[in-house]
Parts: sequence; C-alpha cells; structure tokens
Amino acid sequence: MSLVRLQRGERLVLATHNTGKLREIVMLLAPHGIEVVSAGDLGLPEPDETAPDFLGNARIKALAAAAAAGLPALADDSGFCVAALAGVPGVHSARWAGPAKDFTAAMARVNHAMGDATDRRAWFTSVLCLANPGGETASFLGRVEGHTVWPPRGHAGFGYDPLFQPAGAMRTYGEMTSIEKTTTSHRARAFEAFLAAMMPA
Ligand code: ITT
Repeated sequence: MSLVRLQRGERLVLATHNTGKLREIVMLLAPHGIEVVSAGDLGLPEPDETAPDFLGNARIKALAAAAAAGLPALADDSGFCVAALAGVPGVHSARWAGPAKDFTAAMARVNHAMGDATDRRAWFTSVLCLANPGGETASFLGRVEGHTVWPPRGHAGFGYDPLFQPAGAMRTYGEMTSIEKTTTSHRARAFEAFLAAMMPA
C-alpha cells in the first residue's frame, strides 16, 4: 500500500488511548467515509513515548499500531506549551498529570510554575502521523496560539482545555461546544493538512 492516498472505505486504526482525542478524530474523519477502529478496540498496547519531540512520538505510536494491526494507523502526539516556561510542559503534558491523569492538578502545576510572569502566551501543538504496516509514514503539524487563564474556565473537552483561550476567542477550549473546539483546534489544523495530502478531492 502506498501512503500517497487514503481511499474512501479503507479501514484505519486510530492509535490513541486518549478518549478525548479519539472523540475529536472520529468527528473530523466522519465526513470522509473512512472506517475507523481504535487501538483500544483492538487491545493494542501503548508504546513507550521515548522521543524528545511530538513528531518522534507520533511516529512511534503510528508505526507500532500499524505493525500490530496490519492496517494503516493514525496517531496524534500533542501538548500544551507555555511561553514563560520555555514551551513546557510540551511533550511532557500527559506526564504532568501523573499516573492518575489528574488534569486539575496539572493545570494548577502549570499556573504555579508560571508564578506572576506577565507573559501569559501559550499554544497547543498537534502532530498527526499516518503510518502503513510497511513502515512508511507521513506527518502533519497543527498549532493554535493563545494564552492561559486562571482560574480554569469550562468543563468541556479534556486535558488542559479549561486553561487555554485561543487568540481572538472570548472563551476557553473548555467553554466551547465540542464541534467548535474540534473544528478549530490545533488538531483540526493538522487534520486539514493531513486531508489535503492524503485524501485530495
Ligand atoms: P495517546 O498517546 O494514547 O494518544 P496521551 O494522552 O498520552 O494519549 P499524548 O502523549 O499526546 O497523549 O499527550 C498529550 C497530552 O496533552 C494529553 O494527555 C492532554 O492532556 C494534552 N492535550 C493534547 N491535546 C489536547 C487538547 O486538544 N485539549 C486539551 N489537552 C490536550
């Protein structure tokens, strides 16, 4: 199989164990006639994310799922980056929530680390990687700039959503409807690039 195109009707593994991401990627793929199956449905293990950057970790996850399932696989590696913290937590965003995946605590940790810094700029990054079982990959980057708010606002979404207000928006990701966040987010931007390259009209 070549990665040049992803055909309508093809089966695709979504190589994520994060239910928030899974929901968003399923919504983004829905109009495109791709049959999706999740890594969780297939009982695929979570590979160790040992790369120092989003691109490397997205490739690790996509390649592992494609090899294990014998199907093309799409992975997302993403994170929340704070200017005053030189881009941290970044690739360590999930780890900042600890084994209990406590994002209330992770958001408090970010706010504490920022202290009284006047620079409140932050951004979300997503790298989507499509891999085939033969080991070919193609990766796509999306980024949305904005700033942190404190206290966190809203209960929608997942992860750091209540802490982040995109530039030009009046609401945080946590206050947006799922359609609004999903179609404008960093992940949506990466997905646009993915669609243009992998499923050109
Ligand atoms: P998978 O590796 O199984 O996909 P994960 O949660 O471990 O799941 P990452 O390694 O990419 O995923 O970690 C990214 C973390 O960054 C994720 O756990 C969220 O806390 C955060 N994050 C990424 N995208 C986000 C978004 O759209 N909204 C809020 N937080 C997000």
